[in-house]
Order: sequence, then structure tokens, then C-alpha cells
Amino acid sequence: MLSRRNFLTAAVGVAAATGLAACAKEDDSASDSTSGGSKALVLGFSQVGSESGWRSANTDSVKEAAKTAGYTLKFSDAQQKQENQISAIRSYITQGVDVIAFSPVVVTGWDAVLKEAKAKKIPVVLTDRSVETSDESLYVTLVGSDFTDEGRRAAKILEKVLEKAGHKGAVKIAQLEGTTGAAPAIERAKGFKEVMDADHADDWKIVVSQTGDFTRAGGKQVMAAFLQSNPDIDVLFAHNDDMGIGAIQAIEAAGKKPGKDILIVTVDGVKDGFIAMSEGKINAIVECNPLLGPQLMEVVQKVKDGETVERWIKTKEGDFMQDQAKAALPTRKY
Ligand code: GZL
Repeated sequence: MLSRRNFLTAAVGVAAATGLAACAKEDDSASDSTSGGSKALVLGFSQVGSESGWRSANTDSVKEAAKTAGYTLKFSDAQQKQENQISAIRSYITQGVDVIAFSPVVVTGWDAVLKEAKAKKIPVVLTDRSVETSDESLYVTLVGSDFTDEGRRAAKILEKVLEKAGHKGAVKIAQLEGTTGAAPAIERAKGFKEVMDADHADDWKIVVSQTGDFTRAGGKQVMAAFLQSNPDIDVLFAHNDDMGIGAIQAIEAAGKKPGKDILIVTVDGVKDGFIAMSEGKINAIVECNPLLGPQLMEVVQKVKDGETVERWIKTKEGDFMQDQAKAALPTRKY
């Protein structure tokens, strides 16, 4: 944990920055207005990409919250490429922003650039996803969900789905994994397996598992291949709604009924996921809240002011069975 003395809030006078990496999409959605004459806090934010409904809602939440807070937001969409995120972070360092925040597309490969930020005394806040690093001082805090617990919750709600469907005996499970190397993919798989090994070693089996990269297209393509090699799948566990929605298209193209012939549990809770659930095509959803913007902006201000913050600020989220979908839909904010 870093305290004030480690981070001087040096006003870094830096010449105009170099451009961001080629192909990353930069948008200086800066609220240039300064509140009351004082210089607005400048936040550099590197976003994973725009691969899913969850990500779009997360981006909207960050931009809206920065605007409400009166911060100058420098925002970059890395299009799911780590090299673009590293270039964006380097650009924010050069520009001398007050704080850097980012959602790391994968868990490894960040030490070098985070050391550069530390050398310039620019605090770094992780949001959504975490990193693996040997040096805990390279980031101040993570604002995000417990993905391992989401995996456990997915397995526990699958028990209810199987009971409701009257499924008896062996359960053949297909798993659509998130982006290879990403914290939510690693940890959701880990949490699900924990429950499976502890409570269902003799009846549940993951017969096939592959990444769909968190996208609808990926879910559809991989599920079609699953159905070729494993036509007797009982359950699909998809690491996000978007891959589950893509898989539904493949299941229907194969002449099967999603939510009946193949029971489906997904993670996120985006509106389209709830619509599919209300249509009976998804059986349960484990929520992963993308609306991290307000919490993030609160933390960013504290970090800039050198206040101590918790090492992990977890987001609150629920779980939803199919019969809750219709009533919940009007209340969904993303
Ligand atoms: C989870 C987030 C994941 C979502 C996906 O916090 O990182 O990335 O579950 C998104 O929808 O693509």
C-alpha cells in the first residue's frame, strides 16, 4: 500500500504528448472546464476494447462519472491488444497525467510500463481486471469484482437450474472461456472448477472448453464446433452473456432448443442477456457489475490526494434465475 510520501503530487510540466499507439482509438473526452479556477484532475484511462455489452456499459460509466466529477479524462480503446494499452499508458506518463487507471486485457506483461509510471510518481489504479506482478507497489488498488467467486456462484446456480429442469445423473458441460490470459477467464474457470471438484466430482464433467474471446462471434463459432464434436452436451457455462448469446445462435442452427436441450448459465447480466433469459434461452445469469465509474472516480481523487485506500474495492452484484428475468428487465441499468 502506498501512502502520501511515496507519491508526491508533482505537477509535471510536460511538453505536448506523443501520440497514442497506432490503431488504438483515442478520445480526449476531456471535460476541459476547470471547477472554480483550480486545475481539473487529469485521469488517463486505457480501456480493454469494445468486445462486449459489458465493456460498452463500463466505458459509458467511466466517461459519465469523469464528467460528473469534473475531471479531464484522456481515454483510449486498446481494441483488446496489450501493446495498445502499454502505448496508451506511456502516452499518459509523457503527458504527466495526475492518475492512470486501466483494465488490463491480460494479467501478465505490465511490470515494465508500471515501473515507468512509478518512476514519474504517477499513481496507477486497476479497474475491472487485475494483474500478476512481483512488485505490489506498482498499483495502488483494484476496483472490481471477485471473478473466482463469480465462477463459484455460476456452479452453485447451475445446481438450481439442473434441479428445476429435472436433470438426473451425469452432466456433460461445455465451457466457453473468456479471453485467454485475462483475469475473468482464469478466475471464473477456477471458481467453477472448485465447486465442481468439491461437490460434483462424480456427476459433472467439463467435456470441452475453449476461448470465445468474450465476443458473440467467438461464442457462436466455438459453440458450433463444440456441437460437432460433442452433440450430447447437457450444459453450457459461458464466461459472459455475449458468448452465450452467440452460442444460442449456433445451438438453434443445430436444431436444438437453448435453455431446454442445452441448459445455459452465463456471467455479466447485460440487457441482452436478460432478454434471452426472459425468452427462456438462458437459464441463469451471474451478475458482474460494469458500472464502476462512480467508485473509480472517488478512489482516483483519494489516490491523488495521497489518502490511503483499500487494496481491493469489490463491486456488489447478484444472481438471477430465469423466472426473475421479466421483472428485473425494466430495472436493468446496462
Ligand atoms: C469482467 C470483464 C469481462 C466481462 C466481459 O469484469 O472484464 O470482460 O465479463 C468483458 O463481458 O468482455
